[in-house]
Amino acid sequence: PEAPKPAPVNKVSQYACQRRTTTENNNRIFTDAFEVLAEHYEFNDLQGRCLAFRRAASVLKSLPWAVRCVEATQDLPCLGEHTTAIMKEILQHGRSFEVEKILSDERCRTLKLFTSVFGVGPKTAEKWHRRGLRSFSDVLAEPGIQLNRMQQSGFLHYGDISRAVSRAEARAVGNIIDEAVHVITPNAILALTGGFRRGKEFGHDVDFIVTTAELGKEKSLLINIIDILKKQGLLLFSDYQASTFDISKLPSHRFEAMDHFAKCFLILRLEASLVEGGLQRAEGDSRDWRAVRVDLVSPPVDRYAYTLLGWTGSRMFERDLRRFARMERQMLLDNHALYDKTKKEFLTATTEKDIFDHLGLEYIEPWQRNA
Ligand code: TTP
Ligand code: MN
Ligand code: MN
Ligand code: MN
Repeated sequence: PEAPKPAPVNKVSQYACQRRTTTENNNRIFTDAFEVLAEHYEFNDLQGRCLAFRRAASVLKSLPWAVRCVEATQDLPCLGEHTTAIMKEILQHGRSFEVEKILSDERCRTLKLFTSVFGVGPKTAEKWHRRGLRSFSDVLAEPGIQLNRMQQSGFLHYGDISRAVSRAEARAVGNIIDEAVHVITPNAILALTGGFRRGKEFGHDVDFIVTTAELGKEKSLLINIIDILKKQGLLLFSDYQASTFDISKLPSHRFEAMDHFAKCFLILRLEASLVEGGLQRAEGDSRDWRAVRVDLVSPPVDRYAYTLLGWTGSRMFERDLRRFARMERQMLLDNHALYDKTKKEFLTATTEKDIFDHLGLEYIEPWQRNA
């Protein structure tokens, strides 16, 4: 009889929160293709298939080596028949015909174009497509289409906000917010989060957590910041959502639930003179400013660690943290709290490390969370 195989060393976990994933991606040719397929399934409302391709991409992103033959991937989790077939195609022909078919698909291209506008989600995009609209000028010329405020700003600043935000621009935005919060309170706490905290060089927006060391004082913070930005003439758009946070509620069972803290989605006017090395601009654009998308969230200070962990992302990392908590630890995690279902109690945390400890997970640095 055959001897039992020894357990493979360094087996790659099926959970993104047990993998270290930097911004260096050795398998971009595959993960770009998987993302096209994932989006295609998302547009066609096939969430299971969409997730399968996102999971497969996430596993490949974590590898410190480039896949050169499909046999090398046989011990990896989350890779199925379909993903392997796509990898084979790419290894053999340098491209995937299935992916190319989707990229040339009219409906898919139009939905992607429409959802690239701030404020336009898959449902609206689908509705416009069904009315026969195919371009921005079609949409803007169509009688009877009511754009909401967010979508109006989305079209108005389309060129700027579809252009990547650089790290230098993110820093300049950070200085503006920092100045504003310190006008309001000397006890302000401000932290850069989202993709820039994970070490990305470019982002689609800049994300911050703002709160104050005095519990309760955070309630009026965002409103006051918005007011100051408006008076400075820096506010091009703002959508403020007041807190609906309820401390007695259990963490959400859903893997991708939005949080209940006060938050705002902004478009700010950023002056070139404030940005080291200048603005990211289209060729021939000589304006001395650009529009930048900024998100602010304002939790009570005792929820700071949960918010920081939740808003640092990536989305796949967050999704798997919650899935790991539920499936492996009988715990419920979201951006507000961690609840132990066995002990029937909430677990407190002042740092992200505390939360990893509660979950019995090795600490993963922010720059290793690019799952
Ligand atoms: P994003 O800003 O959408 O993404 P990102 O910063 O990772 O990437 P990009 O460079 O393209 O901006 O979201 C950042 C994190 O914030 C993400 O993990 C999800 C989380 N988030 C919430 O938890 N609740 C919310 O209401 C929103 C808007 C985001
Ligand atoms: Mn399609
Ligand atoms: Mn972001
Ligand atoms: Mn954001």
